[in-house]
Amino acid sequence: MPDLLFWIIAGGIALALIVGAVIVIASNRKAKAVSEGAAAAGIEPPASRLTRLRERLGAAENPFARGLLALLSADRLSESVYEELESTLLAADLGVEPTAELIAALRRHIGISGANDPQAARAVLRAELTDLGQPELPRKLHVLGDGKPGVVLVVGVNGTGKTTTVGKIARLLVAEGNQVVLGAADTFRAAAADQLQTWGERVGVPTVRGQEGADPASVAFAAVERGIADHADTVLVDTAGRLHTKTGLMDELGKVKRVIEKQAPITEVLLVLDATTGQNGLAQARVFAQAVAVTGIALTKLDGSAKGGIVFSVQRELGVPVKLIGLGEGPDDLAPFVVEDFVDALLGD
Ligand SMILES: Nc1nc2c(ncn2[C@@H]2O[C@H](COP(=O)(O)OP(=O)(O)O)[C@@H](O)[C@H]2O)c(=O)[nH]1
Ligand SMILES: [Mg+2]
Repeated sequence: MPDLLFWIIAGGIALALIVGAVIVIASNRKAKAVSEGAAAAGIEPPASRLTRLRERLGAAENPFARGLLALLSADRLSESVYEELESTLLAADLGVEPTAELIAALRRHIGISGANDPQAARAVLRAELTDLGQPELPRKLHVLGDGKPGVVLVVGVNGTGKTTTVGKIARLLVAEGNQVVLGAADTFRAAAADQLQTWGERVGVPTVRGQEGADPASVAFAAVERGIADHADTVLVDTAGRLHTKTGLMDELGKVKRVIEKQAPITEVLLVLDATTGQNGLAQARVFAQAVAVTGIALTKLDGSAKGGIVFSVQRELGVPVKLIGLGEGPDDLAPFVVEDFVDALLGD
């Protein structure tokens, strides 16, 4: 009898080991397949995107970072250095209140001695900017649905970078092994649908489009219908951003939203905002946020923008997290917004 017990236990352990090994091998294979898929498609992995984020946001290329660096390299933190920093932060559209808070914190921590200790100044800036960035906000982009495709509705003023951002997101999703359908609900100009389709063709995903001047809602409907039929993981719907009148915008986006939701819930409403437009862009964002319930912000053109402070102020203004940042016109110039990485890149270490 003890013999039998021994063999039962030994057999059980062996079976558990085999099952474990199979699971490990299978998951490695999947991870490898996904990363190989991304590599084959020539899509850049997140790690090297981070390196470029540092380059694009660093003082050499970014006026906002240059202003911060000027403070760090001053010999003495005289009144004029504080004043200069204040105007830099205001010009960067950090916002009046956050700027005052940040300057007060610097004075409190390092202002007394007058001598500039760049390490201490950098530490205070890092802590204060990180705090302003609200690192606790949830930033996951909701691209997957429950049993049906996830639907991402992309809205924003014309020229902010909606179509480009949809293309960049499609690349990321395909690289992660997802099946994607694009919906060209910007039917105002045929060129807009062509532009989206080009992005789609490059990563091998279909684009659903309509005639020029067709009802945007009908195209959005058809795109989601196609996504469901294809068992796609995600449908990305690009829209037109004509800011004709507020009621016009509300009617149009409201209709697009209702029509989509007849088939599948919208998992993310992404507002695309151009970082170079500063306060003006912020005013536009407010109008869109009133027209449709925005769940995330993609802030584009942060490369070279002197208005990088808008990352912090837009979240405060709208109460919606920045989820993605655009760092250039290239297909992989899009990064998830991580407050700590962003602040590190600005402060240059
Ligand atoms: N420098 C820079 N240019 C961008 C970025 N995102 C988009 N653009 C450019 O902005 C212009 C308008 O983009 P588009 O996607 O057509 O905007 P849409 O009208 O909102 O769809 C194009 O020339 C894009 O290449 C970015 O992050 N950085
Ligand atoms: Mg467009």
